[in-house]
Amino acid sequence: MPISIPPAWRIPEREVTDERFLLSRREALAKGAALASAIASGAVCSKRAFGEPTARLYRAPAGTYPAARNARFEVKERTVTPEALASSYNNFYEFTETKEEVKNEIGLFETDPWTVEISGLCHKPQKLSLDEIVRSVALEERIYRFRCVEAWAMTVPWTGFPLRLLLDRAQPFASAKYVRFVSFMNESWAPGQAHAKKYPWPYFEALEIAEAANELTMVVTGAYGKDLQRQSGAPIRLIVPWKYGYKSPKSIVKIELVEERPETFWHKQGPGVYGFSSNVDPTKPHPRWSQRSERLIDTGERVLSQAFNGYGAFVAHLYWDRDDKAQRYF
Ligand SMILES: Nc1nc2c(c(=O)[nH]1)N[C@H]1C(S)=C(S)[C@@H](COP(=O)(O)O)O[C@H]1N2
Ligand SMILES: [Mo]
Repeated sequence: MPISIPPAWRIPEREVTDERFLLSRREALAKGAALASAIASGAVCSKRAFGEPTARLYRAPAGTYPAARNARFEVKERTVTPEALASSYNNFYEFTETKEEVKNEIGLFETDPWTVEISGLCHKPQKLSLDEIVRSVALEERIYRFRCVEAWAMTVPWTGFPLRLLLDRAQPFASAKYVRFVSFMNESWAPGQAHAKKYPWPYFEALEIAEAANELTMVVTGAYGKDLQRQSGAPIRLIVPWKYGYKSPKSIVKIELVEERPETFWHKQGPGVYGFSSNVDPTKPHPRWSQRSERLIDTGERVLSQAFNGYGAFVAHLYWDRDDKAQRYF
């Protein structure tokens, strides 16, 4: 059956706008002017866009993929989003704020060698190479719904393992109440880090420790039965399927156990609109996007959104003690 992908020009403007909450007209004009002068000076035709075959990329040992599918995590009511679409419509502001361009801006991004540091309040702080991580766990494939706060959604077969396994390895102290994640920082790879200075790079996110230990919370090293592509957050990212997409940091280098609730990247940009919890809640609109429904990026179909993105059976108990409904979600 042919897959229908609506051309970009048929998507209403309000849906193609991005995560940015406030971009003033002045700022937009300045950006346009900067781009025009860059084109005039030839700077846009950099090696980033063209010759890029030398970047070193992490590859899991032969035979790692595809991993066995865990049938407990299947999505019955939706079809899997074609890989070509999931890897060409990305939010990865380290590279660019234009989703369709991320795949063209990653050419210099090197994912090998890669080390993840686990530190903070734990008995066994450690540094692990990607290979040590991949070889020490049984990878599995899970199909999850994925929901961005911009009200688009996809369905992806991720390969990885529960974050819980890494936490157990580190043996957190009882005083560790939150888990903090930090993405890579390298201006020579990432044009957004070099030029979009209004953002507080590197990207940082956090979860409550019980959220981090929930069986749904997945460390992901692959998708679609192979190594994760760079635009999707290679070589290692998080997937937290009951929360808006920005709670799933990409290309992680550090996992830290802390006592106080940490600041997070989008919460810092707009604390009133990007809550710390950010559990999917169709009843609470963001100022720019009603959250009542979402657009499936492959078919263009609009479907009603679900509390906790449909994962309430796994996670609603985490929030039973919150005083009111708003606290369960925001
Ligand atoms: N490091 C980093 N992680 C990130 C982001 C980002 O810009 N940088 N964007 C987030 C947002 S807003 C979304 S919707 C998802 C997008 O993941 P995808 O490109 O694989 O769809 O990644 C999240 N993780
Ligand atoms: Mo997002």
